[in-house]
Amino acid sequence: MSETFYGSDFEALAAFDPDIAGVLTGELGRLRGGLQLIASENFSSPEVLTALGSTLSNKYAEGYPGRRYYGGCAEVDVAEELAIERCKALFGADHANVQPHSGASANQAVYGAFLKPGETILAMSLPHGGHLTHGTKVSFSGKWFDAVHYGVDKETEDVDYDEVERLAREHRPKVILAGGSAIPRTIDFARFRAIADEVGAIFWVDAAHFIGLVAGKAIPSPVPYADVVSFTTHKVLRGPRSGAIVCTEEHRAAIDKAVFPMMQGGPQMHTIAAKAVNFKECATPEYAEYARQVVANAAVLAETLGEHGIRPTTGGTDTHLSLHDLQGVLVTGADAEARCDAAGITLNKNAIPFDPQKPNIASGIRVGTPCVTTQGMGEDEMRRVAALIARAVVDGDADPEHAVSREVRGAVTELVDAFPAYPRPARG
Ligand code: DSN
Repeated sequence: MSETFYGSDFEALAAFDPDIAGVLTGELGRLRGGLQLIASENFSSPEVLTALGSTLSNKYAEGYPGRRYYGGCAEVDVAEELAIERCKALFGADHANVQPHSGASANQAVYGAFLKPGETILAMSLPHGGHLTHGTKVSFSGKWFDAVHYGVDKETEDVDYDEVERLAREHRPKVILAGGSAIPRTIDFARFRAIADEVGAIFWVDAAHFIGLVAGKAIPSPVPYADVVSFTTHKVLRGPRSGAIVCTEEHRAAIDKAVFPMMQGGPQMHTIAAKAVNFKECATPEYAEYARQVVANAAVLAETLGEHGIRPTTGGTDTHLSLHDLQGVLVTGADAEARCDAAGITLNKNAIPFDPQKPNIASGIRVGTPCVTTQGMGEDEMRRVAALIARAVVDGDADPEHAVSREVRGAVTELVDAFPAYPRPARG
């Protein structure tokens, strides 16, 4: 360990607290030992993890750079200023707030900036691919605000823009929100902007899922169209687990006041430093190539699963994720998730649009390519991965000792050994 840096000393932790050290190594072993296909996860770099494991975690720094409520903020000010400038440059945004602790915290701040309790928001419904914080009844967003929801078109299974327009005209929402957690297709931001302008609404994009593809210029950006864009930093973007917001100059003061002091107290300066590192990584040609490959891999994975009878909704994907209907193979989402888990493949059950099953059973699975692409896998490997998923889902069992679980797990081990997550230094 460098003499000038203090932190991330695993040996000291293992000596003091072998229980937690065991969890850390156990989780690393889990990541390395199986296929990680959760669309909202990724493997952040050792550089990002180093910033997270630093003494910046100690610092109280309420306020913003140069305007803090505590002394001793000179060093952390540098980190936050770098994070803000890099974020603005990466997305071509007027303003960035890098203090939200998470996607849900970022979204709370957007509500705080633009809405009073009881006012109306128009957002995508959760069962059709939205997010919990987009006005669902179990979230603050549905309890404190009047949420009206649009869904997907029954034929195309993509966002029903005509319904968005109709509901916007009928309800005159204060805010119109685009984005979700299970939308395989790129979103028509220009259409949303036109609808928002017609009814005088703020246009907000929750880009948590796809912001990394925007950073790598693999798909169109919402930034030129939206008043405000909130996002998480740990999905395709590959940064620390956290959130951020970019907005136009007009909304700078409202967003900053809503993040602090309205919704949050002390910012997590170690995480902000890690976000700065991540935004620097995302500005490189290597990251742009990564983002392009994430999309190419997702397209092949979706298509090949379809060839195995596991139908992609919307007919495929333009992004990092696809959503698959299992009704054709007569397996529920819950059973598919359990069978894959037993075979060393981590993915999640997911409701599909117009799902006849309850959400905790579901008729679908969601798969994403951020992790496997970070491992260096390409289209050939995606065909192999699709075949393994299909074998586990259709013929497998939730028992890890079942013959199919063992067979698929063996093939998964071969694949992840060839494309290791967090390769050991010995491998280069
Ligand atoms: N829980 C997250 C997801 O998996 O999509 C929502 O951002």
